Parts: sequence; C-alpha cells; structure tokens
Amino acid sequence: MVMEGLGKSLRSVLGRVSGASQVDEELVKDICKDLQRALLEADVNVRLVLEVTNNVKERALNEKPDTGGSMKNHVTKIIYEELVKLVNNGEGLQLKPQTIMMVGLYGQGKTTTTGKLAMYFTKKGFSVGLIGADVYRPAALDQLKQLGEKVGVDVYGEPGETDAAGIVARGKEKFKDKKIIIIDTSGRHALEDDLIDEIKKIAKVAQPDERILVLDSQVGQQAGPQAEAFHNAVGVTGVILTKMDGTSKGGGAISAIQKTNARIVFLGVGEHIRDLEDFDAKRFISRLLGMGDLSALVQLASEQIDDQEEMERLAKNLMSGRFTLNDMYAQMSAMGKMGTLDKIMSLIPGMSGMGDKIDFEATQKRLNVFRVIMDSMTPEEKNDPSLIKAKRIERIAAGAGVSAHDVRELLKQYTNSKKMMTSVGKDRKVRKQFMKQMGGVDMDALKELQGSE
Ligand SMILES: Nc1nc2c(ncn2[C@@H]2O[C@H](COP(=O)(O)OP(=O)(O)OP(=O)(O)O)[C@@H](O)[C@H]2O)c(=O)[nH]1
Ligand SMILES: [Mg+2]
Repeated sequence: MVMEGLGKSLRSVLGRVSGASQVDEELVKDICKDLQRALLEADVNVRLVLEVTNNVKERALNEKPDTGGSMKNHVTKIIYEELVKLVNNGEGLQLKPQTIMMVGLYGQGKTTTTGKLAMYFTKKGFSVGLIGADVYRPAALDQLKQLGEKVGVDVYGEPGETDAAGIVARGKEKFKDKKIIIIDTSGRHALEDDLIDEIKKIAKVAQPDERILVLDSQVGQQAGPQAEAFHNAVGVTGVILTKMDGTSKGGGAISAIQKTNARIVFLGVGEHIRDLEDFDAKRFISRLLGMGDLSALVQLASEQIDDQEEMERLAKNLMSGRFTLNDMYAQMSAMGKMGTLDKIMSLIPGMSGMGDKIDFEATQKRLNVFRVIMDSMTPEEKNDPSLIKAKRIERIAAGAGVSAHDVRELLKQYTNSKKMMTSVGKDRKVRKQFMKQMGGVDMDALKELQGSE
C-alpha cells in the first residue's frame, strides 16, 4: 500500500457509507469488511480489528440514530467513535520529576522535539537538564546546545566522546538536582544493530521513566516495523508524531501505537520549539478521515442550524440546476444562522475561499425586507423571477410598502446567488462536497460527536 494508505482507505469506507442509497445490514457488513482490511493492512492487531469491527456492526445495527438523524450519519459517527477509541491509549506525559529518553531513526525530529519538551516542562515550572547522547553526528551536540540556549536550560555533552552510555551516566550525575532530564540519542538511516545496541546500553544506564519514540508522520507504512524494533529494544512508552504540519495525516501512527501498545503523547506541528500540540484523539481521527476540523465546524453549527430539511431541499435543487427565490431565501437564512459562509467553507476540505463573506446582522436585516417583498409576489414569480419586469416591480413594491429600488436589490441578489450556485452545481467535485456538507450531514449528529467533550 502507498503512504497514508490507512487514512485513504478509511476515507473510502466513509465514502461508501455516504454514497450508499440505503444503509442496511448488508451494507454495514460490507463496510465492516472494508474496515477490517484497512486496519489489518495498517498492522493493527487482529484482535483489536475484530473488536472495532464487531463494535461497529453491533452498534450500527442495534443503536437507533438520534432523533431526526439519518442512518448514514449514524454509521459514520459510530465508525468515527470506534476509531477514536482505538488511538486513545492513555494520558500524555505526567507532570512529575522524571527521566525521558528520546529514540527514533535519522531526521525524525528527536533533537527538535527534545527542545520542545524542555520548553514544555520549563513552562510548567520544572527544572530541566538535557543530555546530548548523539555521538554519531558531529553537529548534534551544537544543535541541542542552541535549543537549550533558546529555552534557557542546561545541556550536558562531551564533544568527541564516543561512549554514549558513559555520557548519559555522567550527565545524570551532573543533573541529579534537575526535576526533568531529557536524553537526546542518535538516529540512523535504517534500523541497524549498532543503533539498537547503543540505545539499549543508554536505557540501562539512564533507567528512563519514559522511552519516547519520535516518528515523522510522513513515514506511513514503515511506522509499524520501526516502532516494533525500538519497542523490542527499550520498551517504548510513548510516541510523538512530528511534522503534522505537513500534508501527512498520520495514518502510520496507528500501526506504531499498536506495535508498542504505547500512547501518542504529543504532536509536532512545526520547526519552532513552540510547535508542540497535545494529542487529542478526536481531532486526530477527524483529520485522518478528512472530516476537516470537525470540532470547529460543530461549534459553528451549534450556534445554530436546525433547518436541515431546508438545506437538503436546497442541495437537491442545486443538483437539478433549479434555484428559486425561495431557495435563495432559505440559503440566506441558513447562512445567517451559521455566521459567515466563508468561515464554514474554510473548514471544509477543498472548499476554502469558495464563500462570499456574509455579515450576519446585515443579512438578517436584508432578509426581513426580502421576506416582505416576497410575500407580495405570486408563487409563479417566486419560482421564476425572470418574469418580474418593470410593471410587476411597481406592483410588488407598492404591495410590500418598499421602493422599487428594494425590489431590484432583491432581484440582483437573486441573480448573483444563482450564478454562484450554478457554478457550484456545475463542478462535480465541488457539488459533491457541498451536498455532503450542506445536505447530507446531520448537524445534530456532528454536535453529538463532540458532545462528550
Ligand atoms: N515542519 C516540521 N519540521 C520538523 C518538526 N520536527 C522536526 N522538524 C524538522 O525536521 C528536521 C530533523 O529534525 P531533528 O530534530 O534534527 O531530527 P533528529 O531525529 O534529531 O535527527 P538526527 O539527530 O539526525 O537523527 C529538522 O529540519 C527539523 O526542523 C515538525 O514538527 N514540523
Ligand atoms: Mg538529532
């Protein structure tokens, strides 16, 4: 499988759910098979795979969707929740005096992350000492010293010394008054016996409370074997996934935590020492599944949209190329409720920048005027505003007690909206996204997803 295979195959499982015309037992079973395949290919332990898929099956068939929620959202939500459980392997690093040893292959981010952790613990009020035990790469100690300087913590190292375990022993002695000691070790391009021997020796001397595997999130399928090798050597207790600011969605991490039975403690999200993020299983899975920033979307939605039916109708009309004044009204009022369209669009993968900025208050005011004007129209006119010419404009304005200018404003707005909506409707990919987000997704179910937080 290609890199990021897991995220991709999981997204295709969800795609099958949302693309199905009907969710029945047959489909649930089929989807569970796909889910099984996806997880097994990611090296997830067979027992756990069965647990996940059995839970999904059992819950999908027996639990009732939330009131008003669709079966599709119900199943999507269950898959999401079971995956969250799968990566939720325990708490982050404890705030107590401890020795932490960093391990990982070349360039994964060990040294950078050592600096980030130093900053993290310093901020929490702990005294921190760093030990540079990378005797493999000549510049390694300087890199660590620079980081130590930035954070304002002491760094112990012995330039030219080749016995890493010896450095660690002396460093621990030197830092015996420090609450937190973090040991940076060397990496290799590939798993090699001398690296494994070295970190075993270091671990023996250091007796670290935490053995943290630093893993570049781009590693993908290689994550499993790497994690396993380090785990066999020193017993990995935690994983930090780095470079999550890149394009990778971190699918390989699931294999890594399965192989080590460890938990993910942090995510590295940039080159700067500040770029360390607490691991949040829900956010992580949302990202892996390509659901955009679900929690942000849900927050917006909870500010309220209840006219799901309206949106579904609108989305359907869009598909058929129809767009009436009533549609525009529904669309505007839904957007008014949700804040700015722009904000929403930016949360949907592939849709950022699609929306015009719509001011909530101004929208409400205009809507009130539009409502009055539309009440003076015949159903025929509302369905086909192109019928409305000069004479009708006069009549409608008089009936609504507004100026002809106001009526023209409404018609102009309609023409613009229609243009935008038909351009959305024409692009198949965009239309699918739009349908999914506006029509197919039950906002209540989304809210529910985050409800337990
Ligand atoms: N964008 C981004 N870059 C990162 C992150 N973490 C580390 N890097 C970069 O990755 C590169 C390698 O990081 P190092 O910390 O030197 O990796 P290492 O594991 O210590 O490498 P060796 O000591 O050579 O084995 C550097 O250019 C870092 O700036 C991250 O979370 N995001
Ligand atoms: Mg390094």
